[in-house]
Amino acid sequence: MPAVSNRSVDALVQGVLQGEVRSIARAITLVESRAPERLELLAQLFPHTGRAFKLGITGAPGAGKSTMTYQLIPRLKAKGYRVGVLAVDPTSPFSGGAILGDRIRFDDALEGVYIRSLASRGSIGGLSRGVPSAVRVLEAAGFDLVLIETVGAGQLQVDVRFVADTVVLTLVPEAGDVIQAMKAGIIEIADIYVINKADREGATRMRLDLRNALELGGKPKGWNPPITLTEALHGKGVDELVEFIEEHKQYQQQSSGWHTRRLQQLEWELQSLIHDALEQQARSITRQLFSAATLEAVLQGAENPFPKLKAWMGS
Ligand SMILES: Nc1nc2c(ncn2[C@@H]2O[C@H](COP(=O)(O)OP(=O)(O)OP(=O)(O)O)[C@@H](O)[C@H]2O)c(=O)[nH]1
Ligand SMILES: [Mg+2]
Repeated sequence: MPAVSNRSVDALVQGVLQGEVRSIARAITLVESRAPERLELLAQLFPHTGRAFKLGITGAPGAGKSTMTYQLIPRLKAKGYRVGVLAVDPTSPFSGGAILGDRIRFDDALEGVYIRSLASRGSIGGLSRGVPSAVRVLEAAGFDLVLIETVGAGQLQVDVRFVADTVVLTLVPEAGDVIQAMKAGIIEIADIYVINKADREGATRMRLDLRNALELGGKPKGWNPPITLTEALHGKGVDELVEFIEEHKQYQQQSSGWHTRRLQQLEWELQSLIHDALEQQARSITRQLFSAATLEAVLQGAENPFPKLKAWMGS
């Protein structure tokens, strides 16, 4: 991304606030980059952010997340939401002939919906650090529901909690899936469990296994995560899923859960920006301390790097 002047940041902010697609696209590219202007942009957008409902759809590659997203969009629109979609590092395109693109789409189902894919480059937990910033851009542009599709496997899915208000975990009825999920510690992360591809064998059995697994530690005091069967490909069960999503949103807003979660999200967002900056600094300090010639000498055993490091850390 070429350098952005403060004046062009101002123009970008105006464009985003007016919901201009090209400005939204450029702003997301900017916040995904490490350009210092991204912070100026975020600073100016901040007063217009924080109001969207963030819905996370996570699950193993190929579980049907994009197909589900495509089915959810018209239903969420019918509920009155303005929907933006961030797909983190998608490995397969959306179904229904819609390819992820940096634009508002104009077929009926997706009209007015902004869909953007984000690279998971520089990610922790398979989640692009740019996600919270991209969410802010969409919020400032007037989107009040941001759907975040993240590919996750095992522990890596956990981070989605730090960006989403409601996490939907998409599983598929394949032997061993529940056990694997339990081992990987993802059982606790979801607010709603979806067993997709219920047209395949084993979905009902899986629901039972999952329910048993979830209740091993006793019934939860608060929200009891529902497990729902869907066939995203045929749009089956999606209406029920939308109801569960709305229910969870309302439940949280009426309990202290919303506040706690939003605080966690905020801390994670700021921490990941700081982490990013420190990582950059680490690279340049390493180069300062250890030139190519020094590295060569260390490799040859002619120089010991640790006294130097010790001195630097002690300083
Ligand atoms: N049989 C069956 N296939 C489905 C269903 N839902 C989705 N699929 C198929 O599963 C495949 C993967 O679907 P996607 O929606 O791309 O899955 P995804 O989770 O977004 O995949 P990644 O983004 O690559 O992780 C596609 O071929 C879909 O048509 C379903 O309910 N039943
Ligand atoms: Mg996908």
